[in-house]
Amino acid sequence: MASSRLMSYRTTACAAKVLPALAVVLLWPQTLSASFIVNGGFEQPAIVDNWMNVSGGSTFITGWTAADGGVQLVKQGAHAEGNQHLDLQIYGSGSVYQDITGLVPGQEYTLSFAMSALIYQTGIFSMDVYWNQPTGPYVLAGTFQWDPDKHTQQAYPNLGFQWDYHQLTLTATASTMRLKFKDASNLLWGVQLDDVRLEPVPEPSCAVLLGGLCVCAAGRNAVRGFRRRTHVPSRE
Ligand SMILES: [Ca+2]
Repeated sequence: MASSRLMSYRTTACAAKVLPALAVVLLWPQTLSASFIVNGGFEQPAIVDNWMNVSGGSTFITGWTAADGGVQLVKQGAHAEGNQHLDLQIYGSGSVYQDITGLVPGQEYTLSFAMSALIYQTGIFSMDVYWNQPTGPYVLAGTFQWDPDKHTQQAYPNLGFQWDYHQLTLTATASTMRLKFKDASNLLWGVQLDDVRLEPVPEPSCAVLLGGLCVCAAGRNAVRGFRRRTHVPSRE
């Protein structure tokens, strides 16, 4: 009977120590899956017309600030996500940026986005991605291209945009970082952007951490058992 009660006590004590940590591990993936980008699909505000010009300096697009030559919200055509996307140009190369809060300095994040263009345009479409602290200076993190010759479907005039997804690993150097997309093509038509996401790189993996918790719990119980069997005085 005493042995049974002792076993029950050990099990309860072990669970009390391991379960809170296990709960953190199980909840962690949900936290990791949340994107830090506000309105990454450019769905807000919903526009009435097929497109809407947004001048440089405007904060009309929820979460974003238009810059340089301005941008255009586009409802017409095929989108990578939702019912709207962004054209990074009006009558000249434009850009858009967002100051992202709640980041952990030193943490790596995976940026993903969809990029397209008008296929009938001669020349290779190009877009620069900047990642730096809001006070600047701007730091170029990557340049991405969309080549019409590598896409077969005619996008214009039906606006059947063909979307390519890209990824980029970024490291936060402050809790708030500025993410900027800029049309670098200098072509007649602009780069199209949609479905922007930023998520933490899961390191260490939940599986490794969970395994580590189990190993730690088992090792602790083994040491206690060895002490009792060999009558080694415990310091606890
Ligand atoms: Ca969208």
